[in-house]
Amino acid sequence: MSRIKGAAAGDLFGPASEAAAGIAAICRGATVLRRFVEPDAAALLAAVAGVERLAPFRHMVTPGGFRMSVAMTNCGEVGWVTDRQGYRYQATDPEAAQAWPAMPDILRGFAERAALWAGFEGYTPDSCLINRYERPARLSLHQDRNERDMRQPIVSVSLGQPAVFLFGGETRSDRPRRIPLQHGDVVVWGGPARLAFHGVDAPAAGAHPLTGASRINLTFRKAL
Ligand code: MD6
Ligand code: FE
Repeated sequence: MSRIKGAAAGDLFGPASEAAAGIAAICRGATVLRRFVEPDAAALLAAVAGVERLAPFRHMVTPGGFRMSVAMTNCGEVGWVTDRQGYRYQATDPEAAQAWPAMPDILRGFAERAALWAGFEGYTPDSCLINRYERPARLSLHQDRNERDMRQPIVSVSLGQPAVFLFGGETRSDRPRRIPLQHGDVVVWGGPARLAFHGVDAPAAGAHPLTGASRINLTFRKAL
């Protein structure tokens, strides 16, 4: 099977360093690109630091009143937020009462190329949620359903400390599979997997040379 509709197997779509990344199916609609961003991880993290200066990480509150253990910020036209009123995308950072920082080109470029490698043509993310996990922070099972067009995939980049991704089915009670994610791995998630329940365990103990004890995750969405 070719990666891109209309392309012959073996056709190359990215620089040689990306072609070297291992590609594996998690299930129909979900693909992991192993170490896809690793050569450029320091540049991606520098871009994240630039976003953080304008829109610091914060612990948001769920509609049920619980403080999330994962610290979050956003860049792009809109950002994902939660508070007592609910989950939604909005154009302004509620802490700063101003627009979210623009999505750095280096982030957008990797998201678009990863989507293409996974077989999704014409993907143009307008939002990037940046998650920071420090033990014991974790994300419990959920579906991503605040985006308008469920035909658009999500691209998820893992940096720093490894963590186990929990990947279930379309109902909360489906027993999730456990997928270890390493620094530089990218998961592209769409099509028949788009509404799968998923979560993330706390990152491994220890420290990564680029992020210390943290795991940083970037999830790109076409939200609007
Ligand atoms: C994380 N990711 O990996 C959290 N959602 O830290 C997500 O919740 C997620 O990775 C949808 C698609 C891919 C993801
Ligand atoms: Fe999610």
